[in-house]
Amino acid sequence: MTASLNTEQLSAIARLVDEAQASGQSLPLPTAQHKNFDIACGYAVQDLLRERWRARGRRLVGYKAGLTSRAKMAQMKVDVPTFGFITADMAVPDGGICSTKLLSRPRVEPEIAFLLKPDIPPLLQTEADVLAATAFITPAIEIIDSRYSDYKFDLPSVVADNSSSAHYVIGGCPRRPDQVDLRTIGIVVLQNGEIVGEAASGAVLGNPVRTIVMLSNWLADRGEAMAGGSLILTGGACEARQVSAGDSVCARFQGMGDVIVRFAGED
Ligand code: OOG
Ligand code: MG
Repeated sequence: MTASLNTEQLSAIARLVDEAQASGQSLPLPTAQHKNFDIACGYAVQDLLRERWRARGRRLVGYKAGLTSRAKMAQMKVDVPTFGFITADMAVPDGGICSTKLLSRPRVEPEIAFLLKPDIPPLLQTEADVLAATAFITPAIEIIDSRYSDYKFDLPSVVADNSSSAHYVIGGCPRRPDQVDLRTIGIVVLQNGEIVGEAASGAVLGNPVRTIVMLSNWLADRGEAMAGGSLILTGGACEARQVSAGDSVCARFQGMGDVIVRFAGED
């Protein structure tokens, strides 16, 4: 698929997204600015964004999938999964503090994450291929943030914003793939001690492993191979929750421990 805007227009949008992500400023939707801004344009902007990050020394460590559960699709009114990239400096340690200073409208969502082995085949075509290529499955919280006002967007615009990436926390007790039933892990989210979200891991495409098959095929279609050793966030299992400075969030994964993050207004 080729993008319908020219390279100059796409680069200008990538610069604006990059600046908004770094400063916590809001952006108009690219689809409101350019009537031809389609999904191919969204991914073209994402690629240019990735190049800008790389040029600044940000290290890519994996991928994120978004809108892979019905709850998330219904919440965001977008019914197609999206992909994006994650970097080492987006990580917040388990039990650590996430600064809200440069975030516009942060939300949290519980996710099952996969850590792949260093040497993997170029294409993971089946669920069995993915499981054989997986070193660990680990509980995670993704902290997402939209650069668009009122957290409202359409598919091409959220893709251009790298699927609302901001931070992630990996924690709890990682397991080998043969130690868990990936369809039935119970997940409870607590915000300041109150239950605010519940899901089973199967809420993500019936089994979050399917996210990785989809991602691998998507990469192959664009002539890229999934990088060995990647960390992959498979998508929020329930509705994302808005958070603000002072909040404490715990995502409890059945048999896999807790992931905890606190939010503060300062670094
Ligand atoms: C889009 C990003 C979605 C997920 O896990 O569904 C995402 C959004 O909701 O802002 O990361
Ligand atoms: Mg997510």
